[in-house]
Amino acid sequence: MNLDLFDSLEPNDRRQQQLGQHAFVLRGFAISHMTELLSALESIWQAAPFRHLTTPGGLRMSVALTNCDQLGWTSDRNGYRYTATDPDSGHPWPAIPAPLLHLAQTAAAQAGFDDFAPDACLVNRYEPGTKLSMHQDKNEQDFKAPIVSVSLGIPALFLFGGHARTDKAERVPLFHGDVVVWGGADRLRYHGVLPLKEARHPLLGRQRINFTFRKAG
Ligand code: MD3
Ligand code: FE
Repeated sequence: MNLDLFDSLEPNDRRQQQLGQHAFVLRGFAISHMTELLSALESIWQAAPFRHLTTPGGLRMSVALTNCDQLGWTSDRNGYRYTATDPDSGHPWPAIPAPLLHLAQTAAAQAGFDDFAPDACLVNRYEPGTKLSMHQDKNEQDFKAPIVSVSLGIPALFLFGGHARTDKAERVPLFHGDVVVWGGADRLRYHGVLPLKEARHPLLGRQRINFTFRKAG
């Protein structure tokens, strides 16, 4: 496996990298908001704890997840879908903390997507060894809105594929504070995350947190 790029990039590199026609990595974009982000994260998991869901095929996902905002992504033996309430508690998902919404909107605008109005915020938690298989995000009603993702904690190698599952994927390292925005022609591209390497982050320990903001409804 060639990890040269992964090893040679600095964690808080501030370059803006274009991955596709409408896909951008904003290096370190979330760093200046970190205190608010970490307290938002804590308030979310205290109200709606991380859990490992089962796929429709009966497999336990290695990523643990929770949600905030109006709609939360969930999976069980019956399929993938968005729900207004947490199936574990029966309560609405926690409201989206204002600093999180603000970050998602300013990142989208920076990448050329004005007036982004997300209604769903998925929070994924990875530990060393956790992976996310190649997939498309297509449970949303509206593919015109972009998707914004914020990475915290230990680094990951993100796989950015094409429009067919078998298209060759580019490997993009994502570090603490990086924000990625995908929309337009790149909205339905296959993507995934390679198994995380063993590492420890000073603020988050042995974990990577990814917030994914979407317009789902
Ligand atoms: C690329 N999460 O939860 S960010 C997911 O790091 C998911 O946890 C990843 O993929 C993570 O579904 C990656 C989100 C992402 C979303 C949509 C995309 C990446 C995308 C659409 C096209 C290309
Ligand atoms: Fe995805």
